[in-house]
Amino acid sequence: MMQKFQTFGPIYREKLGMYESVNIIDPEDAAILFKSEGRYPKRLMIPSWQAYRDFRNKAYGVLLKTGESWRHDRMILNKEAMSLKVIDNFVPLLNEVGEDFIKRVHMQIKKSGQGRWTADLTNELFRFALESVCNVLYGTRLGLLEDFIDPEAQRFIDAVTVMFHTTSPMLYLPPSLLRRINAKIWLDHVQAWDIIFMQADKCIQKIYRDLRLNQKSTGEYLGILPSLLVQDKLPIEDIKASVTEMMAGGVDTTSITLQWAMFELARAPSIQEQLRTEIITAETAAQGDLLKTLRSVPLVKATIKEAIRLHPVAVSVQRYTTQELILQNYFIPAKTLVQVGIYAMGRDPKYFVRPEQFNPERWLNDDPTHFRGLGFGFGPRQCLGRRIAELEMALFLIHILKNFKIETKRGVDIGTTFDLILVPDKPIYLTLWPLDSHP
Ligand code: 2DC
Repeated sequence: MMQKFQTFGPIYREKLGMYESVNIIDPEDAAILFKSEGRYPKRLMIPSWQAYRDFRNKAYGVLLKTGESWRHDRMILNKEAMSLKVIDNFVPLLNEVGEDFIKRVHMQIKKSGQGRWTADLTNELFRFALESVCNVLYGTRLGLLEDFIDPEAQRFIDAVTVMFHTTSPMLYLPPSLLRRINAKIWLDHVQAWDIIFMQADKCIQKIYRDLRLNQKSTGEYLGILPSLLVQDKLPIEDIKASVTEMMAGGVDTTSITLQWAMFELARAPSIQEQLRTEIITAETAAQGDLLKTLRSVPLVKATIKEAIRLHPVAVSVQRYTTQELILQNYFIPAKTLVQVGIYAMGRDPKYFVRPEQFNPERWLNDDPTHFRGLGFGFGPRQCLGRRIAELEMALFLIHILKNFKIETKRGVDIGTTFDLILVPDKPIYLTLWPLDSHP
């Protein structure tokens, strides 16, 4: 997309397999697009995700639903996952997982006997991310940061990776055809979703049973699923479908973003120092009130935004136009698939000053930010896991920075590859030093 915007300018039309789309990069065009998206914003559908549910006769969650049914479920789920009223409840749940990750790193450092820990953290962070999202969804710990990991949970993690990996080759081939010829890619995809649904179902059933056993309502916050079950506003099949999506969507997304954030910070020691100062100052002023601390760490939040600018999970955000639109003097008919190339936007000097530079402060100074932070999408169809992800990542960074200095080998440059979501093209090795003993 970067090359094509380079060649054709900020708007071009393209036909890729069965998709015809208009691709845009300019934040002002994105603003026009999103402001006219209407009541039922529609993004590009991933055919194989739909095909799996049809094949196994499973309900769609909000990720795949459209129209009034989508809107109905989404409004209910927003109250449980996005509203200001509820997200404060996530903080203690995510914080304990963050603290346990720190303990685990200290343990690994001790085990190494070298006073530091160097590793590719991919799998460690997958476990951290699954542990985090499950604590918020179910109010239960899986124990993924202990020494002995439930092999079933590891199977879930691996299945999510396989599911993403097998999706991209099927983007341009009709799943019905692949199914007819028993293509390996389709079979692997089905098997991955089967594992995902089975594991999620186990977690969900457990909460369902426990909740019926002790109906005593103490007013204590128990997690998103118990909250949805008690309210009884959505049929159990719809709850299951959306909760499964959130559980699967919460693994690779936040863990890979955190890996990128740590990689960028490893190459910017002075930003690490600035962040530490901000965190300590905020904590001192908040006197142990974590919610208050989180309200006074703008640079931590900007660091996450900046990591997502350079390394978004999704290459684009898409919408089908509901009405005719004119962008850059270019006429776009109704019902056209329009893709905002957010990866390309994040690296274009027209929209970001010195885009190659990792500079969290750009989000806090006078640089324009209008419609430039689209990593979670926009509006009513934006990422439902956004608030969970943001809090999870902020708390993680706060804990890591307070305890460790992050380093990486100089001069290693890491590219990005498309695996449905965007991922590093080679393993990222990071070294963590305990702060008190690092020279
Ligand atoms: C992939 O051309 C490239 O958040 C396509 O947590 C367009 C496209 C459409 C939808 C995007 C997808 C891309 C990337 C992965 C996304 C997905 C919507 C939701 C999904 C961005 C850009 C993701 C990762 C969800 C996945 C939840 C799932 C595991 C149940």
